[in-house]
Amino acid sequence: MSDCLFCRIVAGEIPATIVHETETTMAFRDIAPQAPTHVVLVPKLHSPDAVALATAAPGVLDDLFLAAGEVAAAEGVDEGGYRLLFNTGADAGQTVFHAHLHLLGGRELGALA
Ligand code: D5M
Repeated sequence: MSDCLFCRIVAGEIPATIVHETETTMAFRDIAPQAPTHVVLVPKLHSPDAVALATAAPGVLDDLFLAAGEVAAAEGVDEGGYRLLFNTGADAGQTVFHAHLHLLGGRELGALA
């Protein structure tokens, strides 16, 4: 989708600090990090949110979680622990409507609201 920010990052049209890439996924540093490690993992296939992705291409969700594990290890947060989350819908704070998995780590993370 030409008007989707994350599709444009995947296409290389908008710069991002890419930390991991597979055939189906891309991971880049969040532009407004909420923790010392804050990486956004996206499917290359456009889908508006995680549940839509589960319907369209369920295997890609597996790919995102496997990629997250590799990123966590590469970032050195796998031993201390890290948070993986999908904001789904505006009330949850989703602002970019291309499914994406946040990986946050490197500090003690508080309880979820
Ligand atoms: O998360 C959307 C996230 O996307 C939010 O944490 C900021 C991040 N973001 C927005 N634009 C960019 C660019 N250009 N590069 C990297 N990261 C970006 P949400 O769950 O939708 O609130």
